[in-house]
Amino acid sequence: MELTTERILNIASVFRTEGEPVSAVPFGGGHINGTYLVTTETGKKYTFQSINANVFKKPHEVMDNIALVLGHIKQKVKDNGGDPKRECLCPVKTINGELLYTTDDGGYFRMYSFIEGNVYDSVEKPEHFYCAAKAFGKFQNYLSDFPAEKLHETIYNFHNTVWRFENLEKAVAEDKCGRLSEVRDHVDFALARKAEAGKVLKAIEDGSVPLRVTHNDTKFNNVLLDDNGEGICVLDLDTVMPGSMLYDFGDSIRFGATHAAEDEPDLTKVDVDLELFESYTKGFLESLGDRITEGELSLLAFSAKLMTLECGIRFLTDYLEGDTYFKVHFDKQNLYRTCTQLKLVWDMEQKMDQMEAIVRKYAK
Ligand code: GN1
Ligand code: MG
Repeated sequence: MELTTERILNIASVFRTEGEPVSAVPFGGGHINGTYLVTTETGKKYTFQSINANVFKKPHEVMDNIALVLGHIKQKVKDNGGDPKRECLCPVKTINGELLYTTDDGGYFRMYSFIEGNVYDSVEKPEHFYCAAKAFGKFQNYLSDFPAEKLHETIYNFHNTVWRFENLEKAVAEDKCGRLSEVRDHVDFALARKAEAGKVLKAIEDGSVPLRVTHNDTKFNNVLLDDNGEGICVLDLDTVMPGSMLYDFGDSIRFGATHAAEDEPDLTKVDVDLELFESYTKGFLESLGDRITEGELSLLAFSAKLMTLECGIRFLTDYLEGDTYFKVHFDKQNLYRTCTQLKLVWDMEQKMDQMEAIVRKYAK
């Protein structure tokens, strides 16, 4: 839903801001929700978001999860002598005391206080990636004693790669938009790797990998860094759910350990930078210490490939279904995204032994 500035300002004024909202500009590069930077007459800034209810079917449950998780993290930050207003997201309530505002036409909106810092869409320096790993590792640590049963499953089967394959096969069988012939090679490439899709799920089932509360969307642009590159705060908590640490590690590598954008058309530019892989692995394992299990360590490098494959087949499925899930800004964007992810999968397969060796180098 495209929103006019006037409409955003009207809805934003329903929240308890310091002063009346006077400006609103699109902000960030998320593929799902709409994000705007709202400024009030007093100069105070807020992050204002419309929640995509096509993706998050129960937005109230998303906000319930976020409130619970933030309450828990806030306490941990305080216990560690930190500043909760800077180190964790701070939701702003509506004048009725709600975390979510619902419009008559089915729109869902929420607001956070704006935290100053930098969000990057790609990793400019390996040290930044190391710091992002530390921040996501710390987030994981803070939630290690959070009672997982309190959380709703906000997106069904979110990181169930086996189910993601089933969806791909359904989209292939239906070929709703007549795009199958164009992507046949990509489908074949993905399906040739279907046997590996259940590896992490199986390890969770047999107990060798513990179920934890995880972020599940650990892209490099979901962490706020200060001017020195140090992590300030983890963003985008919509998918915090019970999951595996492997999902968080793998997704960070998928997005951040390459210099190419997710929709880079020139595939010669798309590969995994092992120096970046090493920076992230070092930061992540340092912050987890001995909390990571042998079962997790043994699948850590593989998880990068699995999460990249999963994301690739999600983009491919969406392309076959007519681009109904991920926002697209131009024709074939989901196809470009598919290609980068599958190229990364291929490159990780070539470099898997080196990735495994890096994991072992930093494992205690
Ligand atoms: C979406 O919302 P955003 O852009 O942070 C998606 C992730 C994908 C990612 C790919 C709720 O994340 O799962 O990995 O795009 N979020 C949801 O860039 O589906
Ligand atoms: Mg995001």
